[in-house]
Amino acid sequence: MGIVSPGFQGRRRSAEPALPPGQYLTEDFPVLSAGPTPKVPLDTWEFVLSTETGAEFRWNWAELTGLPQETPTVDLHCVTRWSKLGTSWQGVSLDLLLDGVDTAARYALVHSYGGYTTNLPLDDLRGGRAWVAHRYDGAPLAAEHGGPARLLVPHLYLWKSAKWVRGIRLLVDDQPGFWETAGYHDYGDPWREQRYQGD
Ligand SMILES: Nc1nc2c(c(=O)[nH]1)N[C@H]1C(S)=C(S)[C@@H](COP(=O)(O)O)O[C@H]1N2
Ligand SMILES: [Mo]
Repeated sequence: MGIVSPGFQGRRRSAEPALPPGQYLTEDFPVLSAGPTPKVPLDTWEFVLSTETGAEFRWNWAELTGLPQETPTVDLHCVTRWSKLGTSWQGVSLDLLLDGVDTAARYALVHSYGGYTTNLPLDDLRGGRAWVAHRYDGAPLAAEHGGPARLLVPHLYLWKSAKWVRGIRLLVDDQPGFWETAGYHDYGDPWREQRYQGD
């Protein structure tokens, strides 16, 4: 222990790498979409959380943006090997959206406008690690990057951060999404380099 305060050297210790294995740094913000960018008007936009019992919790645009907001600064890691560090977002924590939702489910299947899906354990949406994000770098989130709103779950590979997010279904049994069905890893931890099934 030195006499400097723990935060003195920034939030990473020098021994900790900023980049997960097999990743390279990029300054720009690549766009990766499996299909066309859906147009989602704000006056019909909604986000729906449903549970394994069929209970539904809905937020329209005014309701979502009227909730307490967080401004996470996070590193992004795409399975195609680019990483972008220190990105700034604004959105609503999944902890808040899940607060008071009574469920015995352990899995989540995220749905997007346009039909994209991706799955993750429900636990990974908790603990200050996931947001419905609608602003990026001080401006409304661009449509190509998932606007009006996208899931942001940066501790997993970026394919888990569903753009144009429309809802999340809480499930008792794990159900693979779009890329997971195509052979990508079910969990996708960049630090364990879980790119493909079997990694
Ligand atoms: N709805 C939807 N979300 C998506 C995708 C997609 O094709 N459709 N691609 C995923 C993948 S593979 C990546 S790497 C990131 C890319 O986000 P970006 O285009 O903002 O860089 O979005 C993820 N979320
Ligand atoms: Mo990706």
